[in-house]
Amino acid sequence: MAQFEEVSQKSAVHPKPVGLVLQYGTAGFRTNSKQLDHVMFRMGLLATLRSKKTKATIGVMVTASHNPEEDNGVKLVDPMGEMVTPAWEVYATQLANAEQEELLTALKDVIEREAISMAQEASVFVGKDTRPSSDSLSQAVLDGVHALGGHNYGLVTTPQLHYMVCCQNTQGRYGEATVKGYYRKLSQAFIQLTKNVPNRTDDQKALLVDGANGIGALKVCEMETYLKNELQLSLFNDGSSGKLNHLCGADYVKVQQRAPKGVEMTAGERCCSYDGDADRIVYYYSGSAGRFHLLDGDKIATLISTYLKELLTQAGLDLQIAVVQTAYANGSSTQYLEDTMKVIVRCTKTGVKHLHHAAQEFDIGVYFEANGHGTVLFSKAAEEKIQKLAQDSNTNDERRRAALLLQNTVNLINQTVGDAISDMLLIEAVLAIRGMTVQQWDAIYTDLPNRQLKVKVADRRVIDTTDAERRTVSPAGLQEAIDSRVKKYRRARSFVRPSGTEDVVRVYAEADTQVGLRLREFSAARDTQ
Ligand code: NG1
Ligand code: ZN
Repeated sequence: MAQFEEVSQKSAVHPKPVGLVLQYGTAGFRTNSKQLDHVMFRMGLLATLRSKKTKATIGVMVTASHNPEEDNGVKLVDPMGEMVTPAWEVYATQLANAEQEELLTALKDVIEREAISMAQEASVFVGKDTRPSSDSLSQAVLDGVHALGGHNYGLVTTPQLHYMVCCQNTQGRYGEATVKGYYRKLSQAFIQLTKNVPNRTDDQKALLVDGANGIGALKVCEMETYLKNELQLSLFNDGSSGKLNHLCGADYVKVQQRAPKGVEMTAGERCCSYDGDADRIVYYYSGSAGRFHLLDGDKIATLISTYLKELLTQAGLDLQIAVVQTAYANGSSTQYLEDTMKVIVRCTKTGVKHLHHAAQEFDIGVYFEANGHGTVLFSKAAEEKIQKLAQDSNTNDERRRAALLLQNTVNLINQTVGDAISDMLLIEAVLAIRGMTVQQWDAIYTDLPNRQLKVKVADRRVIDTTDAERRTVSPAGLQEAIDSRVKKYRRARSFVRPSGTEDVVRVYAEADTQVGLRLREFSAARDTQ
């Protein structure tokens, strides 16, 4: 068949280094960009097959998110803007690792197993971040997609690509499948939410943004005019000189618990950092004594769920709200959500697809990883109830007002995946509506001191975990050793797990005091980072 001949010819231009083995991990393939050309080409092929199979548009995003500029990666996006289904992750790994002469057989195997009709049309959206390698790597994806209906969006944030895939496959019901459509939808919702807030001062509208020298910086600039001065952004690390994610960005700020390089903040000013592909965000400010205060994904989830719960009460809507976290959630946040807020809290394995999946089980599922990756999901029934009430002219003013706020909140949220720009607008709107300062938000609960480190070991796969990665089952004795340390301290918790995106083991610990964390012991491990 001519199609397969073309695959053969083109794959020779994107040869696989013999013996190289890579795994489709938590966020797709991720490694040094020099090793990825053949993977990109093959993911172009696979995305085309996935599109034929689902008869829908599929997304391919070229990014390595918060990882160093030298790295790159690729992941597939399914029709509703969600991560590709697990069975296809297995195909992705098989295709990527097939030696040159085995590629066609591996490809035909997928076609046969999935009973794909090759006559079916295909449509693939490709997006990339600002890494120097992203240009040629996304070109390799397009070579794989070939002329089967691929659409190249060029530079977009990861969540913008997810959003546009979803819009395309819902015939515009979720919005227009363009970057401008995305700006219009979000900015309109933001303006609607904030327009009736009395006396918003310029200080309240001001926000410092660290763009991590990445794509988020470019895109938030493009969006600014749509916001009509309702938000005044001062942008740092905009990519004009610094290196991507280097000493800046959400991951640096969260893990190092310090301000990024280049951000000039004065006491009490609200600041936020995106990561390299703008699907994560964390907030922070400098306290009166110059102390650094971090507001991470847990604080964001708490702020948003408190706001939503209050609106549901005001609207008199009986909808179940839950917060989904991972083992990295600060113990104080879990306690506050369960004991004070009385919302359901679920813990899942690390990785957004697990949180997303769990959040789908509720009317309203708020999910955030502590690192700032998250969003809110509304069930179809919940959205319909909110809409009905917002349009009901017989209901009283308070209920209607709450329903309208909820409706605009739904429109502001990118429900396909965590989105730094959408989350930022939501947080800004919530703070404005509730008349809260960043300090008041921070004071909702106090984080337990915590540390997160990574340690290189010979083979991280020897560590096997259970209970949403909070306990190890192998190697023997490891969990007992952790338990015996942890029980010496109050409110202490610690766990280790192999990373799904890097060749390291991550170590997390929290306790009621810094001393309880035995920092010296941890510094020894940190030296190996
Ligand atoms: P790994 O490398 O499996 O810990 C990291 C993050 C995840 C998630 C993925 C995907 C931490 C502790 N882990 O996963 O939360 O964001 O990357 O980017 O932050
Ligand atoms: Zn990211």
